Amino acid sequence: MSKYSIFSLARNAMSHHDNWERAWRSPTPQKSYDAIIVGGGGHGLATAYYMAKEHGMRNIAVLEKGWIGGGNTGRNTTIVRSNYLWDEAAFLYEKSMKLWEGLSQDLNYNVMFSQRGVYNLGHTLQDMRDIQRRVNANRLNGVDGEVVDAKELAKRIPYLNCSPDSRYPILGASFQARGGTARHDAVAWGFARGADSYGVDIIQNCEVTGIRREDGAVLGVETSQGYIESKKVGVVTAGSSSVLASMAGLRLPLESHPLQAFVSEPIKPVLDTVVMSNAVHGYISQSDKGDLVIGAGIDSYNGYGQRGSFTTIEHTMTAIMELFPVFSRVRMNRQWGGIVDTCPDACPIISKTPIKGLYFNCGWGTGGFKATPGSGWVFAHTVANDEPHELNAAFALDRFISGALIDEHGAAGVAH
Ligand code: FAD
Ligand code: PYC
Repeated sequence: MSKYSIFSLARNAMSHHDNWERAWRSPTPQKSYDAIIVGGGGHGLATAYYMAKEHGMRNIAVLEKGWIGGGNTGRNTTIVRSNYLWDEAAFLYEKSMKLWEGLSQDLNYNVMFSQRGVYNLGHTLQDMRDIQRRVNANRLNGVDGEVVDAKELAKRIPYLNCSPDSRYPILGASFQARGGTARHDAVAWGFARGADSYGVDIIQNCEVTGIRREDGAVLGVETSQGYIESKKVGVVTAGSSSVLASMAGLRLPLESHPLQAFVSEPIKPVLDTVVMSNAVHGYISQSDKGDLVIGAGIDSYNGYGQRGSFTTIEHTMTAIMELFPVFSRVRMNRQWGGIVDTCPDACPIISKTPIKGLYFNCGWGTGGFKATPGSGWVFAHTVANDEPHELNAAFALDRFISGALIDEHGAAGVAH
């Protein structure tokens, strides 16, 4: 650290934040923009950032009904990996992984991307066959992966219960060394700051309440801060995507479900990687602060309440106890829910729509945080050029008509 930054750190620490520069402006909306992005989560902000940076667009607004990152971006458990089975998904998530690998430098903002590795456990022979198949497919696609047996796992993760006498014995795992975690809200802030520096207007507390159309084309959006014109509107609203679609008279193949997350009291460093299990249905990592960060499956009912049920809480804790009995006396500090938009094939929709100038990026369900930079990258291309990028062409809405689904239920993580 240079002398200058030590002094400025000390000065800022003593200043009670006086005279701190805002990381992004708080503009009043203009009457009209070249493009509007609805939703100020990581994906919406990344989209605006890459539209400005890669496609030279400047007159863009991001409209967020609450505060940026207040949706699933700020509520997720931050697992990043790219070990998806099918080519289309593997290429998309791997593009994202490559962007993650240079993101802090690109944004000049520390998103705390930590490649501590991700294990996906297998508990049955069929799990292990699926793991082997997925790792083979990953390697053929240039995605790193390794199959690890139970003996090796016990060495690498000392507190993991690898006893053959456990209820669901662990037989092995896939391991992606380049996977890991990132700091969720820093991702939103970094993209917001980056987009703002190109002149993008980020407008918070601005709810979109209607989508105005004429002759099959978008004209603009009604908002809680008035009508705003634009011939291009990209919607990136995760769990609220069906609500936005219905404003344009569209019906998307999505269901909205609560997904819960849990963090414990901080404890000393005990877990330096990410462990996920589809079969016992839970996953866990440890944050840099020391909290255990835990999650499991969606609450099975549809809803928009960012809470979740006690049944799922109990189920999640049972799964974690099965994997790590040593954590039985750790106290849980906090719990919350986000609303995830699940798609029938566990893959996103990144697509033009039958309405000219209206685009949707949704359906990321339980697994879109890892895709934040890649999703923004391809959606920026789609909105700017009115054509999909080659990496998202397969994720268009018409796959639900043609039947060309990309079934990623096996690799979608524990929760989808
Ligand atoms: P969001 O961050 O939800 O942003 C959408 C924004 O749209 C919100 O800020 C919302 O306020 C805004 N909005 C909605 N309606 C309107 C409107 N009418 N007008 C204006 N704005 C509107 N993924 C992983 O890859 N790894 C994980 O470990 C992981 N864990 C998860 C754990 C939990 C508990 C949850 C809930 C999700 C998890 N996910 C994970 C999924 C991941 O969080 C999401 O897929 C991803 O963050 C979606 O980003 P987004 O920007 O599309 O959505
Ligand atoms: O997609 O890897 C994932 C994930 C982990 C937790 C929730 N989703």
